[in-house]
Amino acid sequence: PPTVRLEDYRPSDHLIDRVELDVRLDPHDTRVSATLALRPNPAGRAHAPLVLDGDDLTLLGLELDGQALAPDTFRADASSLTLHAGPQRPFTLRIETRLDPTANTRLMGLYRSNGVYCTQCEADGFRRITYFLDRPDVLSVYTTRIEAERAAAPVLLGNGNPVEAGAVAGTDRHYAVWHDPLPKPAYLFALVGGRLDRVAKGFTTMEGRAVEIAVYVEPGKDDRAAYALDAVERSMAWDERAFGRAYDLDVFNVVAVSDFNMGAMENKGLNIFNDKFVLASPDTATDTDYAAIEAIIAHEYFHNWSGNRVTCRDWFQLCLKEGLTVFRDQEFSSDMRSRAVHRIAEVRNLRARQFPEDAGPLAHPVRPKRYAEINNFYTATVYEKGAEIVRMLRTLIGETAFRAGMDRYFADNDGTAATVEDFLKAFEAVTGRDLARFAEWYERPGTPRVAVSGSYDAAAKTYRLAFRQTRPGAGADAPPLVIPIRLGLVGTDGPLIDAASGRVEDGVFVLDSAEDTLIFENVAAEPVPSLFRGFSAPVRVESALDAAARLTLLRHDPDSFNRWEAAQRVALGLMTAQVRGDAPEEAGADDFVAALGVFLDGEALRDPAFAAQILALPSEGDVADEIGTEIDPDAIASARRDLRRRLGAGLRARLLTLREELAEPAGTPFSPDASAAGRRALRNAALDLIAAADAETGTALAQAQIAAATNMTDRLAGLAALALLPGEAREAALTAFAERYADEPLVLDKWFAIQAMIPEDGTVARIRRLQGHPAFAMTNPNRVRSLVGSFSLANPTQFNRADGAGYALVAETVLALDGTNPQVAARLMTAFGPWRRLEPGRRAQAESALRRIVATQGLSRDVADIGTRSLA
Ligand code: BAL
Ligand code: ZN
Repeated sequence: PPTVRLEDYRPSDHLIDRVELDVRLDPHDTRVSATLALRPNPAGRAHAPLVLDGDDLTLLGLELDGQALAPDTFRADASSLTLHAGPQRPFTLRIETRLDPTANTRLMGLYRSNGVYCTQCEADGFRRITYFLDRPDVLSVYTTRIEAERAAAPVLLGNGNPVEAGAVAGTDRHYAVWHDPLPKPAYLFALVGGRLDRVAKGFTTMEGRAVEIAVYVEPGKDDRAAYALDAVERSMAWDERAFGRAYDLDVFNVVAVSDFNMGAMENKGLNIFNDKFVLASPDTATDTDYAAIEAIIAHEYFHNWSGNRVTCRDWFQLCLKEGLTVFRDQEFSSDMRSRAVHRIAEVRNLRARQFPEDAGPLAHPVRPKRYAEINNFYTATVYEKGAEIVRMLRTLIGETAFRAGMDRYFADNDGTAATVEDFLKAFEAVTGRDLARFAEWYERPGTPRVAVSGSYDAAAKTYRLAFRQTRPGAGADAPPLVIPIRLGLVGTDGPLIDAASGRVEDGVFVLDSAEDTLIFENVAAEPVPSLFRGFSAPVRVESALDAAARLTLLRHDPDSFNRWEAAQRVALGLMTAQVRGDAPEEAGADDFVAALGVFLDGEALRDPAFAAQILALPSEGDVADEIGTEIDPDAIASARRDLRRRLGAGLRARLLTLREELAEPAGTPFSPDASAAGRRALRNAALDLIAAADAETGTALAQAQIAAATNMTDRLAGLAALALLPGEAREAALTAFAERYADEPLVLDKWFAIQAMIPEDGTVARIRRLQGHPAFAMTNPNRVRSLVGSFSLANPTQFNRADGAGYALVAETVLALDGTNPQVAARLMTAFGPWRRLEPGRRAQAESALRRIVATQGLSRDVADIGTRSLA
């Protein structure tokens, strides 16, 4: 496929000021009439032909300024419409196309989800609706008339504000007209038509605008929409408070649909959501679901400014809206919940998804330089590492300057399509600093490493910290990155060491050369350095701290994140030592158990959510990432199982007591808030460890928990604990769960996922059976991700089976899906990313599965692109 390159960007030769759409919805024969007010772009080439994008379109009619066009003046096929000589003046083009929304299984453009008409246009879905300049730097004002059979689609929604609605005389059809006054790129277009229930509430913005917020869901599910509605309201209020950003239309609509490729989409005034991230009730949603709904509702709402009011010049700038908006939703969630616990969750996610991506064949800069298929760049690197860059910027310049820079960015770029350079320019303007070197973070793939070594001079009472940064694959002449390191010194027996170094400002040292040394004066005793507090930069830290020093940090560091990090590093050290066959660290494990015991005694009840994080060991993926090469997933799983067993046995009495102490008194009403969720999290972390050490007790506790559960978090945690304990109790619990939730697709997704993650030989066969389950459908992305995605991403021993049966299952699914939904197929295939880091036997099996996919005739561009890059 042709490669698009950042350096080839040039402005569009034409602009479209206004778009009038008339969409007559029909299951198989939808008619779209698009009237486009075009003009030559003064910044483009004069006399250039007009080339409109299309994808799978059927052209029915074409008029220029009201006149049908002569056949020799244009060329139209399914993927483009060219006017050989576009007029050198403003002109109007009317284009009529025919669509079959029911046949649209790619879920891009206009399609039907469970009978509901809906759209997805980012990145390039609008061209599947009409021919258009489908690029984010062409901004237009849209008026949309939507018409449908009233009984099939009583609700008709568009972007912007409602203008008029009524019956189509003499028919059973009706229409609605929507007008969006703010110019936007085509990727933010949306419409919805269907039978939907609605919940709503009013909100008055700080500018005094009365806004009606509404959430639309499939009929009968309105009792599960309250949390999402509340989250919209909290998001609106927070963006005013935290960033001074007010909402700008009279209505804000959220629609939940069941077939959706992504999590959700920020269409102007009409956010369309995967229903997994809207619907919640205590009986169907876990605490994790509630947190995800809150975060994604906020994310899409925040795009109204970071993405919609200021959009992207081209898709290379995707991080400009995504990294920034992830940062904003992370800040929102931190304010709504526990900041420390949320930071831990963010870093777990970054390490689980972005670090491996950055270390494998699909690595790319946060701002990529080229792509063959943009849908494959909605990645953890663009989103999560992109957010880390914004966070580092704030750390470097401080909160006040950061807020001023954000205000400046919005003011200077409102209504335009901007670049990463425009973003940084705003911060340069308010701080007077040159951020050119900081901008390197956007340009280079790979996770940097920072090696740190400390030395104490007792006689001089000085402590030196030497830093050295390296980047994978970077040549000797590569410029060093600007790395903010939040740090401090901790005394071995507790009290803080208040030692100064002139180069640490507000707790932050900036490493901006390849090597540097910090010297602290007047240090009375040898300290333990606490480095990268709050994970102040997305790097791998190499430091020679021993387990005892790390356990000092677990006990005494005032930085909660680093207390957690210390426990994680000790656990990682124990597990990697076992995998590598290094000297067994019996004593080390005992010390770890003892330190966790002390921690639990002192703090478990004070901050259960944090304690749950301390107890949750690094994942098998984290251990694999730490080991880096010649990975044997079975050895890693076995080391992790052993350590969990040890903790479960060593802490058993405490964990059992904690479970009692944390139990909610009978009759306590369910609350999804962070404090109630934290208590459940710790209770369930305790269950997991107890069961790891003692299957019998674990089984009994899990069964009792399921029987008594008043919410999905506890029920599912019971089931997850049982899922790791082979036997009749597990199978009976799985069957009962499926019966109880037979009519709840989103809950059955959890059931699919739990089974897909069972780390046993029978799992591949189980998944093949479940692919024939009546609730499973290859056409629904949530079902595929739950069953096959969970397997490939969260079941390392079985996906990486030595006989290749796991790879074969995923490869078959990728190929089966590619014809109908290439975007989801390609995403599934990224699970093969780390294949080169495996031990030789598995490496060969994974490579041959990849080669089988790539050798298949007629692959989509999406899957071909992932395949080619994975093997490069
Ligand atoms: N823009 C795609 C979905 C999201 O990141 O919000
Ligand atoms: Zn986004």
